[in-house]
Amino acid sequence: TDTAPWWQAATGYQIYPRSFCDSDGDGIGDIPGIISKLDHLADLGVGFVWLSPVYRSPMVDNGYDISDYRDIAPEFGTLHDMDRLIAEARARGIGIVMDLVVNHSSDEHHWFQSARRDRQSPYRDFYVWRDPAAGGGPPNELQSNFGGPAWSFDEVAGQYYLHLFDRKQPDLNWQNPALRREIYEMMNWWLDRGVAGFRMDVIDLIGKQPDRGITADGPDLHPFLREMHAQTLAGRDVVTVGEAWSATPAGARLYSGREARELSMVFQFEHVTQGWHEVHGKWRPKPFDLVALKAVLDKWQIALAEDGWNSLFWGNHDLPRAVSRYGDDGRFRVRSAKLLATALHLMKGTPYIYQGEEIGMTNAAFSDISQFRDVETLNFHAIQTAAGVAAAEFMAGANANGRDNARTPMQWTDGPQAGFTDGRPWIEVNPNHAEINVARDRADPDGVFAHYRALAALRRELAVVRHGTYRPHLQDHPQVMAYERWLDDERIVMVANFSGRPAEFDLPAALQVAGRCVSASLAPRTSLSGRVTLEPWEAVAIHAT
Ligand code: TEU
Repeated sequence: TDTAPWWQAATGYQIYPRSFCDSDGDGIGDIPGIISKLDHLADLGVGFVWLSPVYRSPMVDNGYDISDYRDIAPEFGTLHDMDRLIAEARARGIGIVMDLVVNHSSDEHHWFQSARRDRQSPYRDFYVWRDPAAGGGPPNELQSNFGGPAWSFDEVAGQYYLHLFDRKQPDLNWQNPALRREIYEMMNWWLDRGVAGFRMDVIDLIGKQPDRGITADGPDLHPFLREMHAQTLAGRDVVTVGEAWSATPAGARLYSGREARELSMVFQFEHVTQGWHEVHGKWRPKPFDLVALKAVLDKWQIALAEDGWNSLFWGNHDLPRAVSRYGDDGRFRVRSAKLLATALHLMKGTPYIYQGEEIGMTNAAFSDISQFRDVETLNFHAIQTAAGVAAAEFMAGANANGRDNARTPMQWTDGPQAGFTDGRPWIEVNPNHAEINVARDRADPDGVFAHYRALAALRRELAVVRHGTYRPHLQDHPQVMAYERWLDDERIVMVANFSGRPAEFDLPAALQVAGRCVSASLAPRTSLSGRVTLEPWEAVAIHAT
């Protein structure tokens, strides 16, 4: 385990730059703002930052629509600011991981502009063009992830083009070797600037074969990733994480297995989608079901125990706030936020903290559609209300699961606009910043921040956290999550009550333990045995040697 890669000992932190910290009062977070907060991240103990896109972009999807891969959006800063961020982070032992969005570009990228104007352009084949179907209309029935057809007719081009997301996000054609070469050169350009790796947006889609209706997991996906690795990542000590909504445990080993030579790890989403309605999806979340959630997490822990590597996360910029989705964002907010941290960060894998999670930030509570900014939410609002869904019903779904929940500004202080900006923020600040903010939480030795900091330190300190074998217990218990980790003579036992009621149960003999309390959402305990009663939202982890 001494030779294990650095990112297996690191805790990651995701920054959504638009909402993190605004240095110049235009209401939009920026890179100088991030630099001004690096000490917050260094104190937290994170090893790397996954930075959501900061490239030049018309911002239809807040930067996931890139018009120049080698420049920075003016609202975020300059290339010089980016170099400074990389250096200042590095000086604090923090790597900057760029978001690599190469399944699609912006339609305002010069490649697309040239491609649409000229069939002979060398860039025409960088995108996916098709003639209308025989009777007119789109070439087939493929649907966009943001609703509506995945094909739009371009008047200038005289053909349909593919977009698996918004119509302003045309899909790149990975079948074209010249496109792939451009991407690899661009990746090397960033790696040479000192970035610590990449988070790869919807990477499971690049092997698409749209004429066969294949989007995720196309036959060329893994060959492309192996080629990318050989051309860019090989021989560099970087971390890579692929976003893969389609990933199964067996599939994850293809990406991140010992012999794979593709990625360090993937983000899988089975623990997220198990809570979505079978037909209506994220817009109608199912009630929280701990047994189902544990089944997914346990499956992934066990499947990647010997080969491959897990990423561990509750939330990101596309998902609701962890404490609102899985905890209690009212009476037991602090306690349940700590419980979620303990339960996740003592599993095997690389944990990711989404900005604001380290102080227990909650979902937004918007009452009117005009408060929303997210392209996905606005598109589906139009589609679903036109289809007869009541406005109130859609709003309930968006408030529970919409992407803007995670995108309200970072709450630094109890002052105006939560200390995020001196201007007018691009999206409303959550009014609960009077209560929930970094200054207040950090001043509390029993705050959420201190709890996360201790967990990040524990991961660096204890090999059993990084590499110990995982075994789940009480899998059918509707309130309690329980597992043990062990490595040689060391053990960690973790038990957590995911409910607002006391949980009383007989501790399985295998979980009897006495030792040092390494994490607790309430008063520490140094032993567990016999009949145990956990307080509401109590989590405790004990380390024995
Ligand atoms: O997300 C991929 C993605 O599929 C999500 O948009 C997802 O479909 C949706 O939230 C579930 O309803 C990535 C980025 O994380 C996201 O922010 C981008 O909008 C998307 O890709 C397109 O680049």
